[in-house]
Amino acid sequence: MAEIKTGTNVNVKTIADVKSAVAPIWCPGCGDFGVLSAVYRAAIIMDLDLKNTVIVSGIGCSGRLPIFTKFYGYHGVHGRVLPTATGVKLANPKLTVIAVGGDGDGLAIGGGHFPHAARRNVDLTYIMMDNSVYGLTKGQGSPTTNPEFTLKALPYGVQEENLNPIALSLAYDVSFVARAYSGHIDAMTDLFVKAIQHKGFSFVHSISPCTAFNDTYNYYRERVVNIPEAHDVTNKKAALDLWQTPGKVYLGTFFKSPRPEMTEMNAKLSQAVQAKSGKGTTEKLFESFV
Ligand SMILES: Cc1ncc(C[n+]2csc(CCOP(=O)(O)OP(=O)(O)O)c2C)c(N)n1
Ligand code: SF4
Repeated sequence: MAEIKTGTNVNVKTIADVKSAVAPIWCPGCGDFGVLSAVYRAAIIMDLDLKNTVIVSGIGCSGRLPIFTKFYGYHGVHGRVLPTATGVKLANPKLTVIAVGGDGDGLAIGGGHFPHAARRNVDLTYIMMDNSVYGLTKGQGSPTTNPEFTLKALPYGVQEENLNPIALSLAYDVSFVARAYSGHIDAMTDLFVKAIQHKGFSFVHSISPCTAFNDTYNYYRERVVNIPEAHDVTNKKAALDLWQTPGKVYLGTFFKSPRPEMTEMNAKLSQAVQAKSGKGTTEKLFESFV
């Protein structure tokens, strides 16, 4: 595929380089501020290039995040953040692609896309901003609403069991699985850097409480604990044990296991097909039909 020219590099050195002129309109104390701050910090640490970084988002309060950065952004359709991000990366593998969206976006309407993004292992980072509620539409229960929670709009809570994004991503064999909490911005930044550096599909479950409809800060403050340093990130069984530890919500890298990445596999396949057909480049192949 022809290389798309994306212009001169503009590397992020300071917050001013990456923060857009649009002020966030999230509610006071919303966890999404923490996620945004960690994205800014990760961009500075990694010297990310404004011209070659794209943030794709779903619909929801979380979906607004790209607007508050100077990166290229795509505020897409509800639940379709992963197919869009996959398309962006496949079209131009040189881009750094970050996908952000809510738990409703990623596990309800968009839930069918998660396993396929995992098995394709396209090199992009998926930040799921999990507030365990539908924030933008004013407080309905989401797939991660814990039956222990009492929501402003659901005083009797929910009857269904909640999905666990870490358990799902381990089952789907995501090649990098981590969990962060927006109350710990330094650690969240560190995980975003590691996830973006990971070659393949990386997932950061980012707990991001909704102060308006499901204020879980106290719940998490009592339960979050760092994954022990001795944890072997290549051991999926150990990662599953961490997820299932009662009363604790572990933060850090659960699992990391590199495997072939799709844009690289596509490039190899393309070369092999061209060599076999003797037609040269894809462009020449197209020209042969003119
Ligand atoms: C196809 C479609 N269905 C439903 C909606 C209505 N809708 C907008 S945001 C949203 C859920 C938002 O929840 P979540 O994805 O968890 O994001 P949050 O607002 O909590 O960040 C819904 C159902 C929509 N915009 N498009
Ligand atoms: S409704 Fe909830 S998720 Fe949305 S901006 Fe307000 S606090 Fe954040």
